[in-house]
Amino acid sequence: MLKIWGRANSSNVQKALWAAEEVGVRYDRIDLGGPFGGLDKPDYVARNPNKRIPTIDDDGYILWESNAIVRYFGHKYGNDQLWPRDPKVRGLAEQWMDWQQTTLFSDFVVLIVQLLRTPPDKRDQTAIENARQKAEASWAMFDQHLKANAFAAGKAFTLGDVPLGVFAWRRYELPIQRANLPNVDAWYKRLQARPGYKKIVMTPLS
Ligand SMILES: N[C@@H](CCC(=O)N[C@@H](CS)C(=O)NCC(=O)O)C(=O)O
Repeated sequence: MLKIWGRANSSNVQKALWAAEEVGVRYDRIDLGGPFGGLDKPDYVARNPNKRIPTIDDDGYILWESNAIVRYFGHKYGNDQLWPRDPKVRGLAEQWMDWQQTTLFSDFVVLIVQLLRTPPDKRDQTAIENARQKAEASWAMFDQHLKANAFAAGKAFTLGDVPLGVFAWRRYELPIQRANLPNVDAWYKRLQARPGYKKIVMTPLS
């Protein structure tokens, strides 16, 4: 059976798990990282020399990098709707996936580390506020896109919504001031109706 290594509360692991749920592939998840450690163990490093989670083993095929895993599940197990064949629809899904990794992620790392893993008296309020403002400006940009699109790639949910959806949960759950973004709110509500999102993403942050 497909194996996925990584603690269940990691944002990047959640992308792989949620995508697996969406395409309906069964998997075994093995706890690793955070309090479980194991990233430096030789057998793990042999699979993932980058020493991060998630990593998958699909019948002997090893892959790491969360968004690459989401794409692989789309190609291998997704139907045309979840991983659209139309290059223009797929292009949009890929655009928002890459934007999550290259633009949104760095601000969320600051918010997660500061607000969830740093004692209140040790928090860097300037860094938190800068990251919050930048993240909210990014979400405002996505809100504009959602004015004319129900989902990242257009009318239908695709795996292109997965990386952003994982961080939307964090946007609403972290104790931060949020801008009024009605289209993001409506998209987020649509994600919350998906069983895979409920099961994998809507879980306590840490
Ligand atoms: N670009 C990588 C980043 C992977 C990453 O940084 N994962 C974090 C968890 S979200 C990790 O391995 N942290 C070490 C740990 O949890 O111990 C990806 O998207 O897969």
